[in-house]
Amino acid sequence: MLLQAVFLLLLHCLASTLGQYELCKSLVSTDEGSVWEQYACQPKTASMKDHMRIKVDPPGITCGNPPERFCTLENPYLCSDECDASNPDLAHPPQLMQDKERTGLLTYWQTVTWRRHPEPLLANISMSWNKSLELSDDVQITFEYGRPTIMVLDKSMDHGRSWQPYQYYADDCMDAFNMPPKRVHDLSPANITRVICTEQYSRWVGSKNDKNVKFEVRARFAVFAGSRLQNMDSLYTRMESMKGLRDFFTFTNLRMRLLRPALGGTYVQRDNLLKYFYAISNIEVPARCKCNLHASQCLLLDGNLQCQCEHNTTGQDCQRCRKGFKAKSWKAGSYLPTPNGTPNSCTIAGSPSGSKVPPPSAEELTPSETTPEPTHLSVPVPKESTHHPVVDQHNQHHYHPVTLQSVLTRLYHHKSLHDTEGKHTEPRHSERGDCECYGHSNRCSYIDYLNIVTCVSCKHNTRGQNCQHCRLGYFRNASAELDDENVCIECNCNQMGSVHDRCNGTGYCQCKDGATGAKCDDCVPGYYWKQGCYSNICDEEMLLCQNGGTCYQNQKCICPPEFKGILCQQSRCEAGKDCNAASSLHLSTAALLLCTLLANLLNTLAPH
Ligand SMILES: *[C@@H]1O[C@H](CO)[C@@H](O)[C@H](O)[C@H]1NC(C)=O
Ligand SMILES: *[C@@H]1O[C@H](CO)[C@@H](O)[C@H](O)[C@H]1NC(C)=O
Ligand SMILES: *[C@@H]1O[C@H](CO)[C@@H](O)[C@H](O)[C@H]1NC(C)=O
Ligand SMILES: *[C@@H]1O[C@H](CO)[C@@H](O)[C@H](O)[C@H]1NC(C)=O
Ligand SMILES: *[C@@H]1O[C@H](CO)[C@@H](O)[C@H](O)[C@H]1NC(C)=O
Ligand SMILES: *[C@@H]1O[C@H](CO)[C@@H](O)[C@H](O)[C@H]1NC(C)=O
Ligand SMILES: [Ca+2]
Repeated sequence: MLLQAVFLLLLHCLASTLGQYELCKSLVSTDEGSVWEQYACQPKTASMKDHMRIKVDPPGITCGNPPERFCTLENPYLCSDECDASNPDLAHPPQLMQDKERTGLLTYWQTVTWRRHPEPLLANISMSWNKSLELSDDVQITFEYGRPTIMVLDKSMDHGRSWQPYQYYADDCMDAFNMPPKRVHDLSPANITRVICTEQYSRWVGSKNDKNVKFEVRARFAVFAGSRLQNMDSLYTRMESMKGLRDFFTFTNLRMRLLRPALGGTYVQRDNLLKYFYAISNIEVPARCKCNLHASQCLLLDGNLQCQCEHNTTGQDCQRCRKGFKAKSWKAGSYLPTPNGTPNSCTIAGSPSGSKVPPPSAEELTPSETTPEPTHLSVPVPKESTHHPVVDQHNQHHYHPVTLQSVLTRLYHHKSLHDTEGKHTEPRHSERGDCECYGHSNRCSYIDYLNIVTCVSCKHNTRGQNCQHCRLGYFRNASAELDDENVCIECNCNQMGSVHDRCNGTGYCQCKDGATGAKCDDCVPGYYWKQGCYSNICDEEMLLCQNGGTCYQNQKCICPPEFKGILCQQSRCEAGKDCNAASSLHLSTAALLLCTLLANLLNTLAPH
């Protein structure tokens, strides 16, 4: 008993002191016994160079076949090095960019030299993982014998089907790419995902001084999380609220296009082309598996990385609900509210929560009176019923509220209808096209009062006489036929940011003040996201925190101990008062201590 209690406490301890989002669930004691509490979770960051598949192009770019001599930039008369693919000691194959180097032994991939000058010396290095990953620190490429004077880093998010530039590198950005040179710290929070050209990693700085070319992830994180990444909550909040931010760090493939080698700080010397080539000793890609906040583990299975999905999700990226757990549509977990986020678990179909099963409600059969109908599927109503404009869904305003009740009464009391009218009143299967439901239902009902046939229990989130409309909260999938199961797409309006869960014909939700974006999951400038958009309390421009205070997520100023007030504008130290700042115990240190104690206790108690 005691052991168990201590263990539980320890688990809880771990949950609160582990890095954020590292646990998907933990046992929590309640009055009803222990229950699992679910959290948003993500795998730890790892060195993804260990799992990358690397390919170099064009074929024959790797040196050594035939064997070749090369010189160094610093001393062009030093041409004693040799590359020979057939000799393991002198070969420089691509895998040397990702090997683990024993200390002191530098291993690198090397290309042929620029013998063919002025024809450009081009090489592509493609790295693939067959898994969506999210960068968690700087990508760092180590060049021996000088860094390229022109190169491009590309990324793909769809396994190499499409590519986009990630960053341009040149010793002269204007000259090479017609782009002004930038650095990451020229970027503001609003344009942090901009693709820039940088000159920082392409200039000649003398032989071995700086061999690295970086793609700066840390500096981009720091824009939100502070220079020492001390405020990760702020970053995670941005990840949720700022469009494209998470995607910016997401990739399945990377590609380096090497366009011109190091030149030694001068022009190409045509009499000694053997000193121009590319050589890479290491490529560091710190990243984590993208599991949509549904997994804390990512394992290598059959040579492929695979999220170990929790929350009843499945798929390589936990991007689907498990079979039988589709009561609600799938959702990624959310970093918010910090610190534990929201798991957005998939739930078992048929469970009372989130059930969306027919029978159709009055709302499904009738257009909403209050909102303009945005979800028309523009399809003509079958000829037979067009004579009856009273139920033509396109002329819904003719619909008389009194008839509604009678229609419903008749629809669901077929028997009495049958008794009194003696007509086709039972739900029936399609007959000569007068029960046309585009495959979303195979039941129709004849409403003699209106003299029409109408589909009953339209599935796939459709509604209408012929199941030709989308239910409220769904919109028409423009690329799907009317009889496609996927014809209606959930609006997925952000609950906090939107007025209601309905959207217009292209999926745009109606946003509350301050919110913006198709799903209202973004804030307009001057607003910050905290389960909805709120106008900034402080910022870096107009609403500056005073007296050395720092603006915390635009929500409040964190004031130095001597100051208070919304913008730290007020001194605490009125004349004659004690002005010593109270020192607060560092909470996480205390918690960690407690955990260590508990862990030790558990160790002592555990049977050996
Ligand atoms: C590198 O990749 C780009 C984009 O696919 C392609 O246009 C180019 O020809 C490739 N270069 C080499 C040297 O293979
Ligand atoms: C990529 O990963 C998926 C899922 O793990 C696997 O089914 C597929 O075979 C892999 N493809 C390659 C080329 O390894
Ligand atoms: C980013 O935005 C800041 C201010 O909003 C601006 O000064 C800077 O030039 C922008 N950077 C780029 C690359 O557009
Ligand atoms: C997954 O489904 C099972 C069965 O309904 C349920 O017991 C469990 O709590 C679910 N897990 C999560 C994380 O919702
Ligand atoms: C739209 O319909 C197409 C064709 O059936 C389908 O592939 C696609 O997944 C649908 N889009 C959505 C968001 O459901
Ligand atoms: C939906 O709303 C968006 C934004 O207001 C607008 O651009 C779009 O044209 C609208 N679509 C329809 C079908 O009304
Ligand atoms: Ca190496």
